[in-house]
Amino acid sequence: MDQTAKRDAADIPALDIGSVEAIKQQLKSYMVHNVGVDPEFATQRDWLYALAHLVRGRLSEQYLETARAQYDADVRRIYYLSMEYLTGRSLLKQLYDLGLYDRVAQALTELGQSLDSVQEFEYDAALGNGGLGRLAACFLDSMATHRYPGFGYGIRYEFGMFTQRVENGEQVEHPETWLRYGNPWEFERPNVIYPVRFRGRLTHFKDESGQSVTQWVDTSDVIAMAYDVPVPGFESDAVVKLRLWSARATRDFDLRYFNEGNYIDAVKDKTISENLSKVLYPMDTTLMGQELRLMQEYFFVSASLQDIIARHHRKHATLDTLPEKVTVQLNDTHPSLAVPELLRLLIDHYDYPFDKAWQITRGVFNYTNHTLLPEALETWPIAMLEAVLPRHLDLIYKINHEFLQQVKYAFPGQPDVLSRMSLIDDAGRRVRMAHLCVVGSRKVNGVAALHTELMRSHVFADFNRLDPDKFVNVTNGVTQRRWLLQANRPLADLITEVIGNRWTTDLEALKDLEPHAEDAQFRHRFAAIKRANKQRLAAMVQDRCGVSFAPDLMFDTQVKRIHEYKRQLLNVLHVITLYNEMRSGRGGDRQPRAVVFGGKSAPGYFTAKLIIRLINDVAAVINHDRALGGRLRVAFIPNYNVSAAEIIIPGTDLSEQISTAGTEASGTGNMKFALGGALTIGTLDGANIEIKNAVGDDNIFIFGKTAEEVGDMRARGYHPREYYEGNASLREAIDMIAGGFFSADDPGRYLPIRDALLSGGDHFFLLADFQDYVDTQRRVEEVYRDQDQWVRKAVLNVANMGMFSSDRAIHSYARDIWNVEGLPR
Ligand code: 26V
Repeated sequence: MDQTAKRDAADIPALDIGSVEAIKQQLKSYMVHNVGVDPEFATQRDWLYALAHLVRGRLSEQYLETARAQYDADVRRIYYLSMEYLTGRSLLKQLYDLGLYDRVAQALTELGQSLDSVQEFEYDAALGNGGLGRLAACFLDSMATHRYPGFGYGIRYEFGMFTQRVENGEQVEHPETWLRYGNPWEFERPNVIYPVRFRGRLTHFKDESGQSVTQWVDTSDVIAMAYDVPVPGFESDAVVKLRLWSARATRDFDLRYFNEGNYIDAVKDKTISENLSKVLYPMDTTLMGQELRLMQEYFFVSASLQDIIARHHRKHATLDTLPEKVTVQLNDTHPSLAVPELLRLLIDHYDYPFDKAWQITRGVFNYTNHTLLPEALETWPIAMLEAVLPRHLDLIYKINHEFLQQVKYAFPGQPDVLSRMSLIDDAGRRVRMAHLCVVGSRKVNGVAALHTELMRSHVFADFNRLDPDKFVNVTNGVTQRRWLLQANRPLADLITEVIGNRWTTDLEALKDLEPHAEDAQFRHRFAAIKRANKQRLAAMVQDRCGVSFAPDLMFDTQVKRIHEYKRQLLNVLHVITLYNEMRSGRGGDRQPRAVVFGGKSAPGYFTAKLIIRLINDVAAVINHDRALGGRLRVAFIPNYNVSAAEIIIPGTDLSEQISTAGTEASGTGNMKFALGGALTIGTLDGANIEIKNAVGDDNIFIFGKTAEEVGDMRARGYHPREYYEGNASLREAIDMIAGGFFSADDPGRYLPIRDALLSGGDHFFLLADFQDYVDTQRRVEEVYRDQDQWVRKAVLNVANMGMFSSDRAIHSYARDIWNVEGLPR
């Protein structure tokens, strides 16, 4: 854009949304001009779209301002590359951010509508699997709020995370058609397009100066087209852009089918290339060697880097200064092909020699690791890379050669180190993408203190010896704007009334709540809010599961992806134990409780799906057992997503964070629950450890083996059967599952679960932690019965959540990794 055009944009009068009256006028106008519907006959969805378009207009004004300021100041830009963004709904977020919530609510009321019901018509943007995608969404919010020059890149999946239905107790996946009515937040950019090349072959020759040159030719190309979604900050007037790529067939197809007269076949090819951005892969642990997934990863990386370079060139004549002006954060290894792609662009398109190109490349990237599970560490078959991305494979070999020279020099006479650190696996068959990221990055970070420790000592131990300064920790955080202000407005209002509203942009301010834990009046109001939130959750459970929850029950919740390492099954074993004790009168008088589960399983993950079914079967038996007198209730809430979390989390008393120590990189749900005034029962895993340090040992329920103990047991040999034989209640629970007590129609249904525990090695140490878990649940009950004490602890949890804001995380990335400053608020 030239300077005059930019200045002209500034002269466009801003949208008038300064009063309720003006908003009403604007809404009616948008209804006619954008939605094309008579306001007299508009549906709630029509009002949602009119409102969203109005808000988007305001965001566009702010975005143009932000972009202009960043261009003028020639700032160092932060690019966040992520295959996933779990945004959820946006309307309420934007209204809070722009300070429009009250005015818009009033305007809608005066138009005979209700903001509460209108906003329900928005689909969740579910372009992510779980923690990693939600973290990306929180980070964009924090960057915008603190006016960092951030920019997100991702894929505009036509089908996001599947919708989960529970049919006969089983998970059934349904396609998620979130774009059915169009996405009112996005700007389609048919003129922002880049070609992305696949397949083809390499030719080698010498140029006139005798340099060897490699050319990648005969490729099949796909076009990446941009969709821009503005992400506002809270009361910040800055907007971060999220640019999502959609695949389009190239024009070559059109030409070819006219020339060859083979219209139908050409259109078939067109569909094949447009499949690239069709669907989000719904697995977050194992997936090896799916060619379409590899192509997706490269598609979005290549388009993003071409776009980054184009933006750099608008202000700078040379790419020599790229590391100075650009920093790229790789969200896990999914965008790892960015490393060889930038190298390729520099060498093949901008004529840099390898050494200089490699130096620039290494100055640009940083990599965040999000998992230690060996099965989730990405590797790609060499044969597939050779077919799909031959030039990149060629460059990966060159990078590896250079790198191993350096390793040889650093660790002379240690060939085993060489093979451990190589970018290519021992069998020479696959590329280790995490190694590629580490070698190509300036900084590598883990997402919680323990996770970073384990990264340094285990997964990347050799790399850490080579370059210890490369590895840093940035503990995850969550945005208090969505998880407290928006999802728990009554609590947010109470807090603001008592300590002011600084916490909305500086969560450490919550510390001022601490003295109020001793104030009976305050505790009373805090407890009343929790009760109302529990009623809201109970209504959801009634509606979605047909199960009634009385608000006096202790609401005990585990919501997250279903995975063996997260140990939903341990929770189930405890539920069954409680059930047995309540039925028999053994174990005395137990605190009545309502246990909530929610979460999706990867469609092909047999054991996780069986666990979902078990939860539903156990729930059916327990909820129908009249002998219990309603003292125990169990519900599996189908289709857990961001919007469901916004209801479930504030309505929870007890948060279950019970992964095997050393397996959950961080967790972020743990933070959201504590911020909503739930107490945590958890293991010494991920960020639970830091939560414990922040709230104090008396205000959290910790149980189970430590990561070190688990490691020792693995090394020495673990015998789960001994726990089974030595523990009557454990044995009873497992025998009931395996004997068909909960599956009378199919008694053998859960044999695989018993086998995994007893003969399969109980990989995640459920049996070793069972008794401690049950005993700790007892302690939970004792405290819960003393409501005064419980609420005091809950208040102290909220008061000490300061460090778990994504704002703190972003400030720490900015200082330790990106070397950039936000503009003052
Ligand atoms: C991994 C894979 C593996 C290959 C197949 C496709 C695929 C898709 C996604 C993932 C991501 C798994 C990593 C992940 O979500 N980690 C979670 O990251 C959270 C944010 O840092 C953290 O709080 C959780 O503890 C961690 O499990």
